[in-house]
Amino acid sequence: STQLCRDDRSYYITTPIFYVNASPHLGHLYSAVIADCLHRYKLLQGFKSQFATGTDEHGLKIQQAAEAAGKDPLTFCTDVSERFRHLFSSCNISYTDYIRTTQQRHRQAVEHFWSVLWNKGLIYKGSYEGWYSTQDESFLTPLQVSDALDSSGKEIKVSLESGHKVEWMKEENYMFRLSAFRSQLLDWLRGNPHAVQPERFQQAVLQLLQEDLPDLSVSRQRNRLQWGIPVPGDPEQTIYVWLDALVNYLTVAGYPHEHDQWWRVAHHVIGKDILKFHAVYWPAFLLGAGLPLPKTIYVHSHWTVEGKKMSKSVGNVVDPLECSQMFTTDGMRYFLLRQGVPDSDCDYTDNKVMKLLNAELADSLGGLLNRCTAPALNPAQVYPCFCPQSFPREQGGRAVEEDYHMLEAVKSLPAVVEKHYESMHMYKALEAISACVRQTNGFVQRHTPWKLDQRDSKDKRWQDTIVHVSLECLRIYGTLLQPIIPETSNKLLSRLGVQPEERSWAALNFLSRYQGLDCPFEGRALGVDSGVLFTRLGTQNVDKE
Ligand code: ME8
Repeated sequence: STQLCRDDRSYYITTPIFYVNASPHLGHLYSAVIADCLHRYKLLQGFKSQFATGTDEHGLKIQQAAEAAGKDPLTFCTDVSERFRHLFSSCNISYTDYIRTTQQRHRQAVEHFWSVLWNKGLIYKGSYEGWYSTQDESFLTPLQVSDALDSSGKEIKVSLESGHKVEWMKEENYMFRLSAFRSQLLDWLRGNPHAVQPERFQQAVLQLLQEDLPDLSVSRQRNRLQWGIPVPGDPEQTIYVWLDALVNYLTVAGYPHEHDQWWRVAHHVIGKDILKFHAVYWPAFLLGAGLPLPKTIYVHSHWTVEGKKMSKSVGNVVDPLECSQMFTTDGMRYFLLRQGVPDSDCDYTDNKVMKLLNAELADSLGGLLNRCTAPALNPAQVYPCFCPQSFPREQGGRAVEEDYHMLEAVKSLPAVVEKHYESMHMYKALEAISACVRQTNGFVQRHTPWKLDQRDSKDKRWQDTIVHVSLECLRIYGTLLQPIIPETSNKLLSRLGVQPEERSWAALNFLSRYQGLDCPFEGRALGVDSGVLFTRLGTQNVDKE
């Protein structure tokens, strides 16, 4: 049906909305870069894609941060929200919607969502007594709490998972019947083994569901929390910030108005710290409200510095704007996605960034482009004609076994990359691309086309073949890398003379694109030379401080 058809080609990807209690750091940029990569990839595949990010501005934590800064909460939120937006824009994060939970459209969505749950009898007035972590804005059971000492040696209780301090609270408030959803949640996960990715996080959620699943407090007394959305019909209570925050994904989709087109194809990127909220509370709320569940929850691990999770409270944050000034925006994007392994934490150092970028972008990829476009080898500045007859072994061609391996690898590369992008394993996609780039460099190196005699017609034909094949490899790499390093890919493809409308997934067509009738005998013109593809970084880049 046309309905199916439309939905098939729609895609909606989100990042968490970030708390505005502190400035953005590298971890926030990481989530945004992953989501941006998925968004750009889907666009290249011909999808209509919507990509949302933004800021989470309500709750006790923000209220306290604004107080500490001596600012009125909205002014405070606006300032920090703008810092996130600025970071994302300067890093080419191509979001299509930037949501702030203080916006009117969001308030309307939350009020509506609350009323739906209320009308279905899923929210009741009760009294909550238990542990609360303001830093995590999270309720914890006794088993999730342990003893610790604070900096002054005082005995305190902390969350086992985050290490943040918890306090005992006792209040009248509204409760959500979370306990009623355990079996539906289990069914959902069992029926959708890829709902939470990577696999180990799906297992972690199943584990969570084995434990006690008590009803959830979804409001706070107004005298404790003013900075939030009041409970509809009861201004003495403020809606719990996580219920408020999660609904942002619906707000962007258009809820409570027409939201089906986007909501049916929603995918969330999150850090592992907020897995419980996204894979237990959120689906339970949605089931309660009778709405479809997200298609995928992509979970990534954390960036650490000297083994410690990067966070404001530890004071070890890496400033992503400073990094992208040192290493370029594309450089940081490439590093984060090449080194970031979703399944496990990764340690950040400037030195690692420099080494990786020099090896893979400057030397390997940039070097390959230089070789194939050097005027000595390619005086006409063209994609020369491809002579397939230079390749078949049986006709005494000069190609060797490894060349055929390289061709096979590049031919199957788009499918490999596609598979890894789809499962958020960008590092595996980049590993595969990087291996192919090495193979192509090996191919050129092996045949030393610059040594061939251009006046000898056989030699000339073989040389043209080598150059054509290498340029074709570069075109494939440039196309596949667009979601990761958009500026560098654009530079590469422009240098190859690949027009904007020839850069989609459907246009890949390795080795067949520029041969045959479309290809005049003189070859197809390259684009203008706009300089080095990726400038080598030296110690001067990191020694600025
Ligand atoms: O939790 N490494 O906001 P938040 C990698 N407002 N990613 C990291 C990271 C690190 N060291 N630190 C943070 C909230 N992140 C809520 C979310 S969503 C409805 C509400 C990333 O500002 C990662 O995506 O604490 C993590 O989940 C998120 O920032 C937490 O951001």
